[in-house]
Amino acid sequence: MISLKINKQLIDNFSHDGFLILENFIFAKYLEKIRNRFEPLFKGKFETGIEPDEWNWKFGKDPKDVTRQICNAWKSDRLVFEIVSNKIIGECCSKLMNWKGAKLIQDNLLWKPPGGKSLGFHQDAAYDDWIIPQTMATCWMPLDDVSKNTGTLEYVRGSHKWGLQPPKGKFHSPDDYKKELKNFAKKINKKIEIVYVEVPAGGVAFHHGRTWHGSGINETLSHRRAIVSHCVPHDAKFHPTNIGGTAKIYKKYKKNDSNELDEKYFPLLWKES
Ligand SMILES: O=C(O)CCC(=O)C(=O)O
Repeated sequence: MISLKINKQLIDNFSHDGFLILENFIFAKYLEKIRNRFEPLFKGKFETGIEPDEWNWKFGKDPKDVTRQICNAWKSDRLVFEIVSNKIIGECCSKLMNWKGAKLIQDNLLWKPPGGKSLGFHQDAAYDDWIIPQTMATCWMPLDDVSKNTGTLEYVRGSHKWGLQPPKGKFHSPDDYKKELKNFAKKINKKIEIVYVEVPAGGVAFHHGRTWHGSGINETLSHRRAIVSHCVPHDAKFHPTNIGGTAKIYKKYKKNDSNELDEKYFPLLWKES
C-alpha cells in the first residue's frame, strides 16, 4: 500500500529544512478507493458505527467554500485506519525525528473544494502541550495532484529551529493566513522562505512538529484532498495536569491512575526491534 526507505541523505534534508517532500508514497491503485471514502464520512456514514473525535464540516449544514476537516476518522473507517496506522509511516517519522518508535496521536482528513479557503500558518507541536515530550512529526499524504494554485501545503524552510509558540489566531479561513507566521518571524527577526508542496497524488510530505506551515485558497476547479498521520514518540505520555487546548477533546482517553497513551486510542505504528 505504501513504500519508502529512509536513508541518511533524506534524514539530513529533513534536519536542515524541517520537512521532506517526495513524489511516491501511496500506491496509485489505492488512491481512488481512499478518495471515495471522503464523501460518506463527511455525510456521517461511518463504516464502524463510531463517530470520529472531531468532525468540523457537515454536508448541507456548513459553507461550501471552506476546508473540510475530520480528526480521527480511523475510528470510523477501516481503510482510513489501514493507511494512517501504516507501520512505514511510523518508521519514517521515527527515523526522521530520531525516535525509537511512533504512536498515532491523531489523523486528519482534509478536503479543500474548488474555491476552498485557507488554513492559518501554525506549528503542530504547539497543539500538543498535553503530551510529554511536547513534540510531533506529521505525514501529509495528498490524494490529488497538488500545486501552488490548488491551495497546497506550504512550509517555511528552517522554521523548526525557531522555537515553539503557543497556538494563536484563527485556524480555519483566517483573513490573512500568514498573519501569525509574519508576527512571529518579525518578533524573532527571521526571514520567511516559503516552499510549496508540489507533487502528484500519492506523493508525501513529512514535517517536524515545530515547522511553520499552512495553506492558501484552492483557486482551481479541482478538489484537493489529503490524509494525514500526526505521530508522537512511542513512549510519549499524557501530561499529568495540562488539560486545556485540544486536550479538552482527548483527555477522555486518560485513565485516572496512569499517564499512558493507551494503544487502543493511540495506535503504536512502529518500534525499533
Ligand atoms: O492540508 C493542509 O492544508 C494543512 C495540513 C496541516 O496543517 C497538517 O497536516 O499539519
